[in-house]
Amino acid sequence: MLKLCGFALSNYYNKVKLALLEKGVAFEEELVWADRSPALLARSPLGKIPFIETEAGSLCESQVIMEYIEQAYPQQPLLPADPYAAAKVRELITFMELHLELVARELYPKAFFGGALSEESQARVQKLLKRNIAAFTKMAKFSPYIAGNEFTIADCAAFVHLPLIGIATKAVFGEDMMAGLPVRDYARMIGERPTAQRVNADRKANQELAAQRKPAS
Ligand SMILES: N[C@@H](CCC(=O)N[C@@H](CS)C(=O)NCC(=O)O)C(=O)O
Repeated sequence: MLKLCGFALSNYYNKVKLALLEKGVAFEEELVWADRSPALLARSPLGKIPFIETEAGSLCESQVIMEYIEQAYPQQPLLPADPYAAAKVRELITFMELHLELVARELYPKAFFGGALSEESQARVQKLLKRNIAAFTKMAKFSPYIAGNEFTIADCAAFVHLPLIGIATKAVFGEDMMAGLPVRDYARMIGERPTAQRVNADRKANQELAAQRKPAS
């Protein structure tokens, strides 16, 4: 059986988990913290989660995993059959992850873990995000799903990334930089799906577990 490895606080882990649940793929989860231990590095080259284990071997990088799942388990497709429509879904995911999430990620230590971030870095991130969010606003549909009228893998990504970017920017800049987009209503709508409810419940439980862990020395 396919095994999803990582921890449920992670947005990338939850993107894959939501897709598995939506597709009705049988899977098990193994709790793996991103502790950069030799044991982890033997399973995931950069020590990043999520990674999966399949009968054929392991895979890292969540979007590669998503594409594998889509191809290996064609039931309940989460990508349109039309090549261009499917490419537009992938375009949204790449855009969200490369130009929004990865940029906002630099804020997380300060936003969520009491870390420091120089004024210079904050200004750089803010400027980049402003430009990238403006571009994303022209691409995202929210009608009602992120790529149009069907739930796709882009929703698995949007549901886990967009609210997080809003919270991080609010925490660091005092302004939710996603506020011009209907992210709250969208997250509420997706959050009504039983699959998303399970993802959120597991994330909260994992947050408590993470809080009990001793900080890495
Ligand atoms: N591009 C990667 C990003 C995954 C990622 O950043 N995972 C974080 C947790 S949300 C992680 O493992 N961080 C630990 C580290 O980088 O050492 C993917 O899509 O899987």
